[in-house]
Amino acid sequence: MDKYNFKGIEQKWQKEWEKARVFETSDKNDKPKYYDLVMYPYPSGAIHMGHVRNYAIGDVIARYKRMKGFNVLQPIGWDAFGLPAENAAIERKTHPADWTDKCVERMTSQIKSLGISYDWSREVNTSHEDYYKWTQWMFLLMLNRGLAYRKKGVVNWCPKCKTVLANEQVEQGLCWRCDSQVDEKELEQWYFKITEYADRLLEAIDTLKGWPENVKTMQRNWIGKSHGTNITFKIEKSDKELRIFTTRPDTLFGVTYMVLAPENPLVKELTTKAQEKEINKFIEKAKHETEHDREIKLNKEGSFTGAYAINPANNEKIPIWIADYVLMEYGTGAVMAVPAHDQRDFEFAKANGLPIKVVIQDAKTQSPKDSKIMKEAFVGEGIMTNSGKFGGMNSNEAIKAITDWLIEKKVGSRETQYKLRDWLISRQRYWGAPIPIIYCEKCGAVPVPEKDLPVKLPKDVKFTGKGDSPLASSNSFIKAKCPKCGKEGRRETDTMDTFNCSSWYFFRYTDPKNSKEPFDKNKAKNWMPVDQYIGGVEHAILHLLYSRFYTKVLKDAGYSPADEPFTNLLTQGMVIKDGAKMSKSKGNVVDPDDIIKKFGADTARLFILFASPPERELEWSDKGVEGCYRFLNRVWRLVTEKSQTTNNKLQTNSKSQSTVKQITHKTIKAVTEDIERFSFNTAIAKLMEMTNKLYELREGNDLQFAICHLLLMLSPFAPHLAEELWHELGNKSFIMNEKWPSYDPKLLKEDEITVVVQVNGKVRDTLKFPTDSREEVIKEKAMLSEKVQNFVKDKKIIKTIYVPKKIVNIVVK
Ligand code: ANZ
Ligand code: ZN
Repeated sequence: MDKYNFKGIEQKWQKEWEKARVFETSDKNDKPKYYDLVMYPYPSGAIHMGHVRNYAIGDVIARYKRMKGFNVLQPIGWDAFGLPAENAAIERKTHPADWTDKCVERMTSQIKSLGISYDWSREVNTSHEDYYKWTQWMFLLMLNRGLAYRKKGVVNWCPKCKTVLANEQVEQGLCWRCDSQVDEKELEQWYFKITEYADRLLEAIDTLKGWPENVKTMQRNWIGKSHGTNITFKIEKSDKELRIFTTRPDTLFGVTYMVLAPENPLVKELTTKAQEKEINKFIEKAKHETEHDREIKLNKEGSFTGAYAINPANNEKIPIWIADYVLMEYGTGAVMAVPAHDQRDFEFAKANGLPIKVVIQDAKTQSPKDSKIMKEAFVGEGIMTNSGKFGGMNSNEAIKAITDWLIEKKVGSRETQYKLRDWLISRQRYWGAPIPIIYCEKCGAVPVPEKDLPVKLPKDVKFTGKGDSPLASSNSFIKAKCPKCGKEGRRETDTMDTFNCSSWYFFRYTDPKNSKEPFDKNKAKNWMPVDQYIGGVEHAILHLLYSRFYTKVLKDAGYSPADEPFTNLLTQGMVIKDGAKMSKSKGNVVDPDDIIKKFGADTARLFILFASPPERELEWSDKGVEGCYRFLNRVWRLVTEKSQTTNNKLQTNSKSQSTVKQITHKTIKAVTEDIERFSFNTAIAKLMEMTNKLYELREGNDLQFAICHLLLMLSPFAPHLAEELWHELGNKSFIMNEKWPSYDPKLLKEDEITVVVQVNGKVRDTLKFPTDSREEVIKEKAMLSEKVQNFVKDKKIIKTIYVPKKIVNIVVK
């Protein structure tokens, strides 16, 4: 027999599978459905090992579930809009569409060379008109449901390139292209009201039993619901008021200063003449920092406005500052600062010489006592002090009591705050779905009627990287008649954030060719929700949250049967090499093409699944790859050299309980259980073990039986090799259409030993133990046996003798 010619085998079966269209999924049959989905790729140019890992995991699940009798949908497509294509267009003077198509072509052939069982007939490409028409339709749906609106928003603006920048294009406050200081600029932009769904998005997290805890925590924190109190402070010598949001009203008597966000409109009104210069200087500086910079800044900088507020609890006069650690976008854009009990306030007070006043003490130690020697804020619960009539009360109770008191005095109210903001969906870019709106002088912002969708991207566009949205440079695009009154209007030149494309693509897969609707409700009902979603943890927040939001809106509109899109989520770990994430800049990238060329797709898949459990990091190892390659060669030789007959012996006719049969049944049990819990590495280890044992044992008929089962179990991991050998054994059907093997529990028994328990040499009991039980355990259980106890109870135990796996003899006097 020839040696293992992976190249020929892999190409041959990929062709055969395609010809027989075995991976194409029918919408309905009598099998239960299973929707297995990997996060669709961005067509960046070539696939990397992270993709291979993602797809290998998805494919094991798909192939396994098919064999378990499910009607499996495993689609693939392209998240094809986005910035890199536009940048490539600027750099290489091509059109983003041409560049994207090239990338898609190359990556398609790479993915196909891996032999992943995708239903390519359902391929979607979000940059194609037949797709983005429906992304625009989603915009109209949001608009119709009162979930889309326009308001002024702040964007990053590079004064030199004269363009808006995405957050990712601002590196430490500088434009990524020309290194100029980035400014903030106000533009009219479109928003989706995701905040209207904040509570539903939050509450439903508890129902996501199949999601990793860390992802759920990140989503909860992102939504960031907190219960607190709004408190109104009067301002000295002014009829203005200052409202703040706090989660700690119990600290009200400890407020020693107030802080406004630099952008808070009150700043202008409150700042005294004497302080104006200082304040303006500070504001100018803060403008150049992103929210993130501001949040992580350790050195708390601020500036005094010259104005004072009055604490409604004790009428104390407190200075009002501005500082960059207070965000305009949260609460009221103002805080009451309690340096003794809030660490940020503590640091700020220390840095700026502001007083610190203790109002809560630890019940046991009565500390902190002296604010002067405090090293950090005391943030825990405790006993109230220096707090008027609330002194002596537990601080947790004081939260409620002080709030009630403030409400009574009409200077406070209970309040719930969310960190979640509405979703800004406008992008001043070309390579996205144009927002389907026409502005008319008379009628305002008028939606493009559904029958006129898609609003197509024009071709006559220059990609210079300068100026406003590239769409604004296309006259043919801008000019449009108002759908309402017919007068000349102007098209919206912004496109939709590409996260919109990926928020509903899993619906489109259920009905990818539909030209009348985004998808047919019944088809969605047939397939949704996705049973298993697999992707990188970097999407833990935005993509998954937006997809959940879209699904809820589609549910409310009667389109989605499901309230949540993804029942189970697996977040795969990163692929690293020499301790660092594979990346071009580190020069530690292993190209999947090279591995496939040298060892074949089956080895690549096997190694990736064997090297580490899916959620963990995977350290690349050339030795590990070679090991997997050797294993597949071993399987090859085992089957081609040692199988004496060429008829399929799935059902052995020998009634004997041969070792080979026992090994087979044991392995079936173990591998099945491992795959069910996605422990692919241990499943593969067991297949390796089985192969080794079969090498040593050569028992006629049963060997044939064992080999067939080995191939069935290997087929989700190394499908080409398994298919080839399966046919080599005389089978005519595709291996993926076979049933997943089941095991006979009766044949697992070799795992048990029977131990006879004697007392002074007389048999008193027999006990069963797992084969690998330790001596102490066996002795202890023997002693505890009721039958044995009858003979040893009142006696003195001299010694206990153990004959391994056979006898325990207890000697008594
Ligand atoms: C006084 C206080 C005393 C606070 C104390 C905390 C501890 P979460 O839980 O995240 O909602 N805060 C309110 N608005 C803010 C803004 N726009 N920018 C920055 N910080 C802001 O946090 C609520 C707390 O964050 C509020 O409670 C407020 O500080 C601060 F011992 O008020 B606290
Ligand atoms: Zn009009």
